Amino acid sequence: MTEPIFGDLGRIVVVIPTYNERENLPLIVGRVRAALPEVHILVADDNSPDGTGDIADELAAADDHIHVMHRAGKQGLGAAYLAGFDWALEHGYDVVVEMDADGSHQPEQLHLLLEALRDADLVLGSRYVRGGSVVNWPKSREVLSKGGNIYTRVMLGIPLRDATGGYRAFRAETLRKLDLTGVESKGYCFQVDLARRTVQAGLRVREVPIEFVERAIGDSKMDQRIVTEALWRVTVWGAQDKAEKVRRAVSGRKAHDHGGW
Ligand SMILES: Nc1nc2c(ncn2[C@@H]2O[C@H](COP(=O)(O)OP(=O)(O)O)[C@@H](O)[C@H]2O)c(=O)[nH]1
Ligand SMILES: [Mg+2]
Repeated sequence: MTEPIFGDLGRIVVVIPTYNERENLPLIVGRVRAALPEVHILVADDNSPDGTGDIADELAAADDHIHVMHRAGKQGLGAAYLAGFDWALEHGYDVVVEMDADGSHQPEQLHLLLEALRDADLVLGSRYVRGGSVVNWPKSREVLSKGGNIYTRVMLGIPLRDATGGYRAFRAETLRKLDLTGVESKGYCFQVDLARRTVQAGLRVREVPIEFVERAIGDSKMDQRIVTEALWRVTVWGAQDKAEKVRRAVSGRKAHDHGGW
């Protein structure tokens, strides 16, 4: 056994949500195992019609670092991650990583996230900080992603360049501190939801540059419903945060008015 590079961080698990990633799964799992042999992998499959779950089982049978969670059906990325986080916490992992199955999040860059986690509670792999990039995206997708991030920053006032990305490393402690039972986000706005909760909890969030490579195999699961949910939720959170600020300012002023007497 080689010495773990990130032994100081404890036990690490990479959660990979899958829906119809039959061809991608063996590739991504192989790349994670080669990049960092010490980390474990949990595949969270939503009963993919293409048989991804069976492939995950085969991989797990051959390697004690690979685990599989079979879910009843397609319930969205957010729901798959919440179930994966619960599993990771129950099984005593200290670090929980989010990674797509399609190769967009390069396992060879995972060490950058883990290094940064040494002085952070959550690390975001970021396409939009200096040094970050996106490879092979159509212009329309880039505009949607960049626009979504600007809207998120303005509405929520959180100082993050890439709050919508899904390559992340959490300390288990961070997940324990957030009230995940209150997370209702089903689709990709799950990422914004968790980033916002972590910032609001006063925890340390760091962004490190990554190169995001669009998938070469299979289809994106992004659809109009996912975009609408994100737009709607970010708008509601923004309004709630502003109302809360006003409420605090008013009660602060009242306290001040009464003060000194
Ligand atoms: N378990 C599960 N995984 C999903 C679901 N939707 C997307 N995924 C996975 O989430 C990751 C990102 O999805 P992808 O379609 O590549 O999104 P894009 O990169 O934004 O176009 C991939 O690993 C998908 O298989 C879902 O409803 N359930
Ligand atoms: Mg993708």
